[in-house]
Amino acid sequence: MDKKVFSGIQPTGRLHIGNLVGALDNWVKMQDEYQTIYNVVDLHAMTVPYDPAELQRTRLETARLLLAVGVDPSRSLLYFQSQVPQHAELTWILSTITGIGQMERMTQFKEKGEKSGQNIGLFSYPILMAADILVHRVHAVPVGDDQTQHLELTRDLAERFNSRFGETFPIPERITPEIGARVMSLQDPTAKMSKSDPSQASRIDLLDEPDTIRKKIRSSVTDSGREVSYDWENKAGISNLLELFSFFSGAGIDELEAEYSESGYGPFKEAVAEAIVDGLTPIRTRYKDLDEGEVGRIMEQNALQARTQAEASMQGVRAAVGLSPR
Ligand code: ATP
Ligand code: LTN
Repeated sequence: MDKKVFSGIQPTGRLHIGNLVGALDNWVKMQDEYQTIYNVVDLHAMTVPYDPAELQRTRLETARLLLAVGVDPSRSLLYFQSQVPQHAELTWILSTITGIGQMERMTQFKEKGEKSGQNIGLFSYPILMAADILVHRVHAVPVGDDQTQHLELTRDLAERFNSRFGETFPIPERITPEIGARVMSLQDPTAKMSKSDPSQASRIDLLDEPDTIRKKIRSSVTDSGREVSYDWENKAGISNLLELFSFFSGAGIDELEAEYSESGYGPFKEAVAEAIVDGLTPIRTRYKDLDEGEVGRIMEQNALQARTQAEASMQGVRAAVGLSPR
């Protein structure tokens, strides 16, 4: 277990099944094979308009949900990004080797920037993400498909740093699931399911009650045909549901297609909803059983340990760039 993994999630709202299928499921699985480090990235959450009291609440809720999903504090280092200041320090150092042109090409900035009023924090968001990953010198990063460009930047910065200042960082690999790396909105199968979509019906939150889940799947947007087939070009809504069905039931897409090809959309959607309800019930139960005070204590203790690890790594970085004797 000498290989390390890092990933983060923003406390910008309730976690949804896109987060689970695209990333969190791998977070949990990778605990068996890697030294795993996970963050609630509260500094990232400040790059869009937010309310301080709300952030305080959501970061704790996010931590509690991660524990409920299966992040195990006896095996993983789980902490709030802001509690380990070495992330911010490395962000500064990396920003001095990042080109402005490269940053201007980041599509997430272009998309979110338009909506939220642009600020420098949002612009340099990907450098903070690179620092999160590199400060721990990890080898792999489990994320959904939408983080591909950010991971490329991270790899690029690691290579640039190594060639300029000497071998320091491993080049981290992106880990995405084969199926479900990009779960689509239930209301618009051409858009990614997202926490910040104003439509509640567009996503299923991990804490949604069974009846809410059934209703959202029933009213999800599909085409006007009736054949259940896996065909992203012509049947994006159905293909999205098939991927979710496969994830939550453990059955292959082919099997499900064969079983439901003639059933019509109604019964198919009902079965999809039941699989999701079954998959989320244990998470909801564990969430309710977790005590907030206990969650807070876990986060504090882990941050302490993470600070020690990050500091050891930063001493090497400072020496490499000329900020302390070698
Ligand atoms: P926001 O809407 O605020 O940008 P988000 O829903 O995209 O939030 P993040 O916190 O940005 O969620 O993402 C956490 C993890 O979940 C990342 O690894 C991301 O790639 C993954 N993820 C987010 N949305 C999806 C999705 N629709 N399908 C698959 N993976 C996803
Ligand atoms: N940008 C990521 C969240 C994130 C992250 C990270 C993911 C911040 N730092 C480090 C992996 C590794 C997102 O999902 N929006």
